[in-house]
Amino acid sequence: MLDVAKIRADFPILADEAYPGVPLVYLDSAASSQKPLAVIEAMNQYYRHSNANVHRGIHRLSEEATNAYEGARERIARFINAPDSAEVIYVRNATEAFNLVAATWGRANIGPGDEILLTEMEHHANIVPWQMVAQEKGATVRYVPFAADGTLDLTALPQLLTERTKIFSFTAVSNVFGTINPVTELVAAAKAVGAVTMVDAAQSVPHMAVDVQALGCDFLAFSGHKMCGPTGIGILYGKRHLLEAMPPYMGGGDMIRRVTLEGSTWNELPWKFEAGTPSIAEGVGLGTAVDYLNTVGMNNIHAHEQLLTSYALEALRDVKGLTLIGPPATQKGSVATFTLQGVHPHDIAELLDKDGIAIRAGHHCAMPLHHKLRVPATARASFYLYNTTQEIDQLVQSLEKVRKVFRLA
Ligand code: C6P
Repeated sequence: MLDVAKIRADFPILADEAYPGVPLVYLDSAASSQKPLAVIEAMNQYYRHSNANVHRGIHRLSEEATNAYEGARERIARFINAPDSAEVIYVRNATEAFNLVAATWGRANIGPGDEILLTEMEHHANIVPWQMVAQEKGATVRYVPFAADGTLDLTALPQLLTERTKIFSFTAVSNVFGTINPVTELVAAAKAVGAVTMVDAAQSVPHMAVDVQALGCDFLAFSGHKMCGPTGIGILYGKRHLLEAMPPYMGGGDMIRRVTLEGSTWNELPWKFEAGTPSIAEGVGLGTAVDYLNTVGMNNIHAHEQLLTSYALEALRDVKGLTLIGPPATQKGSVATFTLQGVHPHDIAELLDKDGIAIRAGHHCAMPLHHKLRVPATARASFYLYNTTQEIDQLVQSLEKVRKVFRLA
């Protein structure tokens, strides 16, 4: 059991009011989480006392900055149980990780007639970069369908996953349905046909223990800002032999071994993929976020979120005209996505905001998913380690107010 009151005290923003006299109820962590004081302070301390460029200087500050930045990488690698921190590439966010793999591994390995397999529940970050490389190379993108309950229809997998499939890239947890997909099983199925695998862990790494060796995936992507860390930093994990064989993504400083007027050679991993001065303070911040999550315990966080999600789904069921989207609480991460008959999700979010409640409304960067559901948008409340059942009660009360404003019977 988490001591949520103690955890809340770690997050300064949660003590703020949304509007004068209206406390903040933050139910939008799937979009971006709040940051604990430890992370804010680590970045503050870095800028106050250790700021310099990394990997370049011989002076004390540069060494200190390099140690802080590279030390964070080591801890992030341990957090996902990567065998080697050289397989942990700093990127800006999960989106950049997909673009990097599609543009480098994809361009080098995908050709005419090849297939890229995704699922219908992917975030645009795991669709668009593959469509771009498919178009360039004359390859085809195929999709594993989802069933009415928001789980993947795996009966379709044997027809879709074939020797033509070069890569199977799929989300571990859907940001709309919340569905927790059977990652190990999907990776094994892809391996059986010789396909490479990439896991979108943007909604799993912040919420549950993730072990890349146990999953067996080739690539895995996530963002720092959804896991108590800062914006501007994310991770691409990749198996060494694949990363070694890939051409670099961007060219410039830090990613080279030698440059002559005739040509260049590349630095070793992970720096081959990290051109230019990186997001140093953000790397330090993400390292501290990982320390913070470890202290609370990922299993404790997951258990707390499961309680919140089942509580929320139960409570929301009583709101007349509300339709929940996605599987039951036991099969999903910490989101409650819904529509309310007769009210556009944007109007719901706007009215909830007047009560200080922050949720997300829209297509959540998953337009194909919404298209298949035949709804333009949904409303989504999402929960993290600092949320409480009282906040969910407030959400439900506020939704009842929305029904009154719209004079729903
Ligand atoms: N989803 C949401 O509100 P970036 O923007 O690169 O940090 O993360 C992209 C991304 C990739 N995959 C999944 C499953 C995601 O949920 C996200 C981000 C946010 O659902 C913002 S659109």
